[in-house]
Amino acid sequence: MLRFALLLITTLVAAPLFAAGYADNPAAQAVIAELVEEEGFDAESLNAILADAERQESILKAIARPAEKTKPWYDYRKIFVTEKRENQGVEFYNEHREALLRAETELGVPAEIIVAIIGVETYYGRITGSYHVLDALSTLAFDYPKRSPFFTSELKHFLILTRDQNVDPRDPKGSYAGAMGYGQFMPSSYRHYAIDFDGDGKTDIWNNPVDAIGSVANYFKAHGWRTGQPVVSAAVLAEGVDLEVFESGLKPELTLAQLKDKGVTAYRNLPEDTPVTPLAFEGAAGWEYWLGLHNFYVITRYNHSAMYAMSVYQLSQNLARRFAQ
Ligand SMILES: [Ca+2]
Repeated sequence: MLRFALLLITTLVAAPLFAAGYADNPAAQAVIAELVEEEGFDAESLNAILADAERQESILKAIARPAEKTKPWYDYRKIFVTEKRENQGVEFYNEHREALLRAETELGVPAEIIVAIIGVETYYGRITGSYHVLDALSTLAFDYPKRSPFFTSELKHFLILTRDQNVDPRDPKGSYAGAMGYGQFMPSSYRHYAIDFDGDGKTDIWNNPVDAIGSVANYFKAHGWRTGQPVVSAAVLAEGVDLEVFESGLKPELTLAQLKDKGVTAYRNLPEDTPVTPLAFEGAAGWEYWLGLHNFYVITRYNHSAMYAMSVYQLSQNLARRFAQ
């Protein structure tokens, strides 16, 4: 009983320390020291910022179960390739047609791909995340050892980005992983690929849909999108084909000629030296077999998941039909 009482007291006494955020955390102190040394930050203001960063248990829970890892394709697809997302995509297109067509011309990325990405990521800017990015990145940098180096780097990018943009780092909100704005850019992507597409002198993908459109297109361009090239082809399987070849990675590393020897050909008419990656998805009506092409791989640079890229592609195809009407 006495032990229990002592434990209780310890807990009560310890509570205010946790409320002091991450300023006392040794790893956070290392980040502060680096930013002071490398980027000329003021240590005192960084200490004050990290004192306001709070560990969020819900972030640690959320990162342990991303949707694309647990859901089969037939369930995953239902979330993203829907009539509602299509209808709102058409609205977004009508509202921002000038910027989208300009992105096509200047950056070589089709409007339907840009709209599909923004649609899948945030419902066209409607759902951009409710976590404070400072909390999300601090929690994952300092309390999620598995991905600590990645999130520590993103936290540093975030602190530099907000300083450059003249934004209080306590303000921006985003996903549990710290992805922000219409296109859910991580801070490093924001710094590397976001552009000022409406020419107002600011690069704002938090609130400015035109900047977001240009930035998504610029991200695709920088990752090698090939204008006018296809994204996927259905695969045609010979009888008794060994399905092991469909357990390949995201990168197209087998040519159609090599696959032909294994009994797999493309439904689309493509040159034999085209590199592809065979993909298998568990659909509602059974397994589906596809061949991912270079542009499919480029979509996976946005989110490293075959199901993600396929959702974006299929939504984009439905959108393209509607845009043409
Ligand atoms: Ca702008």
